Amino acid sequence: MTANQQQFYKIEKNQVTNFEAIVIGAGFSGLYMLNRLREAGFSVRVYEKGNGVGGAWYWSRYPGARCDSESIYYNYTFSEELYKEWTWSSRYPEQAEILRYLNFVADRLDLRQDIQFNTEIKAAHYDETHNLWRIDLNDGTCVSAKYFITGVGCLSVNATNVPAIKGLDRFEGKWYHTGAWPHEKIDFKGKRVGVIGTGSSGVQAIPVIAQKAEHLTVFQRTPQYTIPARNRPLDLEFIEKTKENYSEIRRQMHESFGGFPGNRGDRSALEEPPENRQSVYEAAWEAGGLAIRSTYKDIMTNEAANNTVSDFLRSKIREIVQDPEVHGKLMPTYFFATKRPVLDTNYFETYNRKNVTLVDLRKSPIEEITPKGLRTTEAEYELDFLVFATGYDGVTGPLFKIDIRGKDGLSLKEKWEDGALVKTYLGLSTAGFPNFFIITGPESPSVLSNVPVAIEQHVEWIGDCIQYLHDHGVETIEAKAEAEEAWSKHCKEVADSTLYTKTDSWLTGANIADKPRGFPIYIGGIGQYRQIIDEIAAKGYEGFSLVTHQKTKSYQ
Ligand code: NA7
Repeated sequence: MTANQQQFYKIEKNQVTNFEAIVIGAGFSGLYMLNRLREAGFSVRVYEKGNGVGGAWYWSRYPGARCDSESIYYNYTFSEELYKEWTWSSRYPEQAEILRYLNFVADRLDLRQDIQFNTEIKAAHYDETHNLWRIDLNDGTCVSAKYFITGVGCLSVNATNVPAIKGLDRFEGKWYHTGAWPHEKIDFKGKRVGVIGTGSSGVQAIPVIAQKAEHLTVFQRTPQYTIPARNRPLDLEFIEKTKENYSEIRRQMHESFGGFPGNRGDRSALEEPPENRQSVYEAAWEAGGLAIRSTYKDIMTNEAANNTVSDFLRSKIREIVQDPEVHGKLMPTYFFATKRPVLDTNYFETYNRKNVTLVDLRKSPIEEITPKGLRTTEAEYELDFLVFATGYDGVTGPLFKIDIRGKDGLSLKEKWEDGALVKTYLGLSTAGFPNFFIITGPESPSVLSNVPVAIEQHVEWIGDCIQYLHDHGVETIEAKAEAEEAWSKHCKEVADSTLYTKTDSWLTGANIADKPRGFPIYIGGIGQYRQIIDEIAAKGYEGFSLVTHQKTKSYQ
């Protein structure tokens, strides 16, 4: 089936309402989870809000949208055949190519027959009497499953952050959010465009929009470090070599710290003579990409070490941006890479264009959106289009959009927000929610690693776990409260030993008003994490309660 046909495709098995597993989302997570469980013989249904596969890559179609993991590592590695059949065109894949890749996977593995598109899961409640999850869909249907698995990702179209700025409803121009971009082409030619936000999305979109727009005004709250992506077409020889080395590349990705081959440097930035360090940073800058973050072992843990690279990156901004007043406004002050690091193509160069204005919102905050544009405390800017590159309510946001309730009607949102923040066991499950699994959940490596690797780890672990439960006649698996307490404490200790928690970011929840602060990511490294979760499985799922002879009434 082709991507075009898929929109006319309708699941025919509508009469089936009870499955062994229900999965939310047909992105990287949901597609692999479906394949894994189906191959093992379980009945699975995936529900997907969009009209096609792709998850975040289905929705984030903004100009310049591109992945900041290198393409050859931004794919599934579970199947050698699949890996070798697909060929990426450039070093960093653009959104449309990733979407094509995921459509290729869905076709190749014949996944669509078990995915119901254009369908949202509104609520998922655990029914203790019958030991199943009752799931309400947006069309009013109720379905059920023994296992409920979320593949909603950490950044979702359901949890975009559109700041509550007074007057948006009166704006006479058009406005868009980068994470929920329209499918039709937006023509910026001859338009006065405003972009709010300079995270990954803003940094990618700004240079592209600037080339088209009559005038672009960038509204910046926090100046950003960004590294040149130095994107380029991949040559055939390189691709062939990569495919030949499939097994070794896969091994390295899965055993590494960040999900890419290669680990962090083993020397301290502070022990290096300054001229050597400068050469190392220059070489990393010239090579482009995120490798600069890993040049020394202490960049993410030691303030003085981080300052060496932060100073280097600030000097690059001064070199590139000609107007001293503008480069002054662009100077970041936080510890490099403690916000999710960003790659760019001509981002700082864009501020040398005559049709681009930079507004520093720290000096002149936004007062309101007016019918004609946007007013800060200093001026009003007339706009035809306003782009919100303002990010997401990340990590927990996508989960909280669904009314998920475990035992005794306990809501996930209440448990994690009104209690003492997020608590999970291994980022995969949470006490009080039996037979519930979260792919790339809070307190797992997720967004601070190469995400497809994090997803593969979880899908494989969950798939093996469900097989084990089936083989051993286990009715329910549930994280023990004390195991979850210990895991959350461990995650916090690891995070507190780094600089990440010293910076406000969407990782800490600081971008969303009234969101409790925390740091719900495990940053001990993806290889280390895999060892931990595999050992726990090998010990018969230590830290979980497994109930084998529960008296469950069968569900009719
Ligand atoms: P990000 O990284 O959360 O960036 C959002 C940007 O929007 C960031 O510069 C924010 O400034 C800014 N922002 C957010 N709210 C406001 C308001 N109210 N006023 C002004 N500016 C605001 O989201 P992205 O979509 O760029 O990237 C998300 C992830 O996608 C990224 O980390 C990668 O994993 C891929 P702030 O820094 O909060 O001051």
